[in-house]
This record gives sequence, C-alpha cells and structure tokens, in this order.
Amino acid sequence: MEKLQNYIGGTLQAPVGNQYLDNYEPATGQVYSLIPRSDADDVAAAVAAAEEAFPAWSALSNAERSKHLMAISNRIAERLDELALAESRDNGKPFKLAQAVDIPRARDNFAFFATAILHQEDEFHNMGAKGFNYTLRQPLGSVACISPWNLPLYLFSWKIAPALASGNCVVAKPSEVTPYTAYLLSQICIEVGFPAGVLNIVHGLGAEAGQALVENDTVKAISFTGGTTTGARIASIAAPKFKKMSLELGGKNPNIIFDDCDLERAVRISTRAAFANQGQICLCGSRIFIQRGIYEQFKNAFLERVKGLKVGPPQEESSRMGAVVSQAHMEKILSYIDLAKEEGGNILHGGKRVQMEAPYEGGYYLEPTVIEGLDYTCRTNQEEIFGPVVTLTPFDTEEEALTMANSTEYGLACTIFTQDLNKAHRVARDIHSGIVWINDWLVRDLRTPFGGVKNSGVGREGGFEALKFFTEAKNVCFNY
Ligand code: TXE
Repeated sequence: MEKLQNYIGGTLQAPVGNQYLDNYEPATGQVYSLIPRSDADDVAAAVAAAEEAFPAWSALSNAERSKHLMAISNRIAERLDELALAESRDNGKPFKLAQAVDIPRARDNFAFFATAILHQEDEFHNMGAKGFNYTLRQPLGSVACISPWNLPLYLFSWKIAPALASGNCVVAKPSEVTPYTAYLLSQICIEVGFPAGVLNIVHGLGAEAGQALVENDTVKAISFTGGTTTGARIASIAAPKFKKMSLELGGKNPNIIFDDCDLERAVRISTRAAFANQGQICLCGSRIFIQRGIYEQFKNAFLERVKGLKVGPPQEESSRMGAVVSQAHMEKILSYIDLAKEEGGNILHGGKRVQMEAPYEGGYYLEPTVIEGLDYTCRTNQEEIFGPVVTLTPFDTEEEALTMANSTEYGLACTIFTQDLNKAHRVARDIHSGIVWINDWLVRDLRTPFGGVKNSGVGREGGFEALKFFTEAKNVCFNY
C-alpha cells in the first residue's frame, strides 16, 4: 500500500518513528494509503529546516519570491485533473466540484499572493519639518499552518501562499483525514525546484504532530482553520508564548429570506449554500429563516430542488453530492439528526444514510436533510453540525430575523435575500458576522477580508490582511 511521506528540507522522508496511520477513501470506506504518524522529532526537524532556509528566502526580492510561487501555481494548473481526482478520492467530494472549485482555487491562491507582493506599498507618515516615519513589514521567521479536511488543498494553500510570499518559512500540517493533495504539493515543490526548507509538510495527528508544532518555541505564528474546540486549545498553548494567531473556526450561518426576494434565485442559491460539499463548508447556510408570507412557497420549491440532488459515488458525473469525510463524522451528523427529532423537529426530506451498491457499499453517504418545526434556540439550531442538514424557521419581522440569526455563539457568515436595498444594508450592518452576502453565496474575491466574530475565530485572512498577519510592523522614526 502506498505510504505518504513528510516533506522536510526539500526531500521526502519517512517519519522518524516509522509509524503510520490508515488513510480511508470515504466513497468506499476502505483504507487506500498510509500516512506518516509524525511526532515532535519530525516537527523539530521541519522547524530546523525552516530556520536554516529563512535567511536566504527572506533576503530574496519580492519579484524573486513571486517567481518561485508562480512556478508552483503553474504546476498545479498542469496537474489539475490529477489533483482533483486525488482530492475527490481522499475527501469524498464530487470530482466535478474538486475540478471546478478546489484545485483551481489552490492554483489561484499561489498566483494571487505571488502577484500581490509585486504591488505592495509600505506606509509612510510625514511629520513635516520634524521628520518622518516609515513602516517596515518584516517576515516573522518560521510559521505554522494547520488546516482541516473539508477543503484540503484549497485551505492549505490559502495559508501557505501568503506566509511564503511575505518571506517566512513554513511548517505546514494538513488534516490527517485528507493528507493526499498536500503530499502531491510536496512532489510539485520538488518538481519545480522550490528552495529546500522554505516549505515543510509534516503529516500526522492533531494531538501529536499538530500540538508539537503549536508548542514549538521557535515557531512565531500559527494560522489555523478547524473546529472551535481545537482553536481554543491551540490558543491556550500559544497565547502564553505570545505567538501571533489567526484562528478560522466554526460557523452556524443564517440565511435570511425576506418576502420581497427573487424567490427562484433564493431557492437555487440556498440549496447550494446548504448542501455544497455535503454541507461541510464553514460558510454553509445551515439555518434558513423565511419570512412567514412566503414560508410555504419557499419550502415547497426548496424541497423540490433538494429532491433533485443526486447522492452518488464522487467520481460519477451525475453525482451532486458525494460521501461525507469519515465514518466518525457520518455518525456525528446522524446523531444530530436524532437529536433534531428528539427536540421535536419534523424531517421534511432525508435524514438517513444512503446505501450504495458494491464497490461503494461501505461508503459514508447521507441524504440531504431538511428539518422544520424547531425553536431557534434548540441545540440543533445552535451547534455546528457540518453536514448536509438544514433547518427551516419562519419569522415575521426584520427585528425577529436578526434576533434569531444573531442567537448562536458563532458569527462567521450570513446570507440575505431581499430586493429592498435599504433593508439589505441595514441587516448587513446589524448582523453579527465577519462576512455577508446579499442575494448570493460564496462569491469570493481574494482581496477581501475573510474571518469571523465571536466563537468563529480571531483575525482575518485574505488579501493584504494575510500579508500583514505574516509580517511584523516596525516603525522607523527619523528626525531631521
Ligand atoms: O477538526 P480539528 P476535525 C469543525 C466541524 C467538525 C469539527 C471537528 O464541526 O465536525 O470541527 O473536525 C489539527 N493542536 N470543523 O476534528 O480537530 C488537525 O490535525 C494542533 C470546522 O477534523 O479542529 C487538523 O489538521 N493541531 C472547520 C486541524 O487541526 C490540532 C473545518 C483541524 O482539526 C490539534 C473542519 C491540536 N491539539 C472542521 N488538534 C472549518 N471552520 O472550516 C487537531 N489539530
């Protein structure tokens, strides 16, 4: 069986302890490769390699660093279909989705930050006759990038690219649930002659390799995306060490449908927002609030559309939804569906595992699930399920919609459907979230700030926000 390897100091290496973990294919439930079970020794070797590479990498001009990053981007483009197939196999998402979204986005992440640094300007504060100040933004040194399983290469590269572009060396840990495309990225780095030690990729469990990386005193910053509980744990270790932290955590995003909306559009986009990637996107609109006057109309049209979402093997052209990422995650989602029933919810559609025929009979397939009749304060409506489960809740007034929408501990994203310009911007202003879409969902402009409020995290990724995170500002004051 294929054994993945760590990428340290420019070479592919077995873990020091020679231990491996099983890597499952969600579509079949079978183990298909082995992942290094790295420990603190592997992390120490990766950090040492990063430290050694840092002086030369940080001394390069932006234009030179840009060329190295563009080489990675171009090679991702050349291997796009192969990477998409690997992502689909590793994660369970439809191949078409990985081909249209995940891998193009990974390519674009490298290209975006490779070119962003060509346009960077530094701040200058003039004091007139007295003198002036200028700000140097200097790279931090070795930084950690820890990413989750839902959008594997997409989120991995979203962190790595700005860290490298701004002159840092990186030790990155992909999710142990979906390590494969990170492994292919290490091959790509070797193919394009990326400088040794600048990017290091260490595989393994969060509690072992991940935590060793967070605890490592040489690592200056941590960029993390994952669960809120994990984020809190990482913060408790890193904060006393005064490391910089960017934490992108969970969401329980409201999708507010006003009765003056374009209904066809609201239904179409809400379906995608609820079930894209089997509902495993932190931005998914999992709580749909519908103004009472159009509740039945929306519900019927939505259900009609959801019935058309074919669940099937990820590589089949007709599959709109593939498998969820793991058996444990499937069981967690099913337990939430049971909880919803206990809480008095009425399952309008779905609610069960989908049994496929061989060779997919062991795969982790779930029906898209629509639930109504729950109070907005119940656990089903407050906790992140992170699967193909959505609730429908009626509301009467704008004020009530805001109260319900803002009631969770999360505050990542919100979607608003209305044709009333004033109302749209008023709700956008008053909603507690870092991201708002009006009459759309998951439209991404890589220059915009990305992140959440409350328990959805701290810090912002994207554009110059990310480049600022990965640098330290130093003010130089000069007196004539
Ligand atoms: O994430 P974890 P999991 C949510 C979602 C999901 C839940 C748990 O609700 O059901 O989180 O998912 C690494 N020190 N999201 O268990 O554990 C880990 O190895 C350092 C939302 O997969 O947070 C992986 O690389 N690192 C989310 C990464 O952290 C640690 C996307 C994320 O794993 C660590 C994914 C530790 N102590 C899940 N423990 C989103 N916001 O998009 C784990 N890791």
